[in-house]
Amino acid sequence: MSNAMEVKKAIYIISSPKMELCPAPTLPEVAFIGRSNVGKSSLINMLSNKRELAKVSSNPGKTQMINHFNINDNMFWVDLPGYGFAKVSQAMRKDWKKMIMDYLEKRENLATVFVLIDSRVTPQKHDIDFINTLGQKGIAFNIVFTKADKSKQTEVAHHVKTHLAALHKFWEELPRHFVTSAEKRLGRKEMLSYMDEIIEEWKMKEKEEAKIKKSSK
Ligand SMILES: Nc1nc2c(ncn2[C@@H]2O[C@H](COP(=O)(O)OP(=O)(O)O)[C@@H](O)[C@H]2O)c(=O)[nH]1
Ligand SMILES: [Mg+2]
Repeated sequence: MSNAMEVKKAIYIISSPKMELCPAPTLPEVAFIGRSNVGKSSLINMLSNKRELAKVSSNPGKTQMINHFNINDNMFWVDLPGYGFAKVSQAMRKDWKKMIMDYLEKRENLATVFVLIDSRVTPQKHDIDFINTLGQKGIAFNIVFTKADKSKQTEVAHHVKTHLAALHKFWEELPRHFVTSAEKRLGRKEMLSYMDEIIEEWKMKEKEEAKIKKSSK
């Protein structure tokens, strides 16, 4: 494993109601998504070392926004509105799904979406359905188990195992997963070095494209 990048700069850029209004896709990007209260804001703050970076707590009654952050001027982090609100209407849920799927399918610089799952719970239909939709559409994702400090290590391990088994019913291979705790700063190094790999891949791709452009002149 390479050394994890240092987050030297982490700033909020903009909240957008749809993809067309988001920052130009000039940097590689990772998105964070999960059910409300899963620990998304806490994870983003923990990774960035900023206590209030992702303070916008998502209110299910409010307009749902796509929130962009600039990390070190070489990556975007995107905080996506959560899913699985019990209280919202069918119509709102449909709007959410359309906006999110549109974003995940079309955003050209999106390298992966981190799907957050609470490590204390057994597999939930919402999460499995959502992950299966990503898989069917060929959208790259990674699973991030949150709040690992809240239960015993053996329990966390058991829940991780059952989640992965639930997904293995549908998929032969699963992408990398991470076990995290915002409280104990667990999984930070692993996630940041993974993001480093994403940045490196992006740079290589840019170099390749520049070469092709040059040779076609
Ligand atoms: N013990 C513990 N609590 C956490 C952790 N992550 C989040 N929480 C708590 O879970 C609640 C929801 O967290 P938040 O980040 O706002 O979730 P979000 O709705 O997904 O953005 C808050 O009370 C957090 O303090 C964690 O890693 N460990
Ligand atoms: Mg939040």
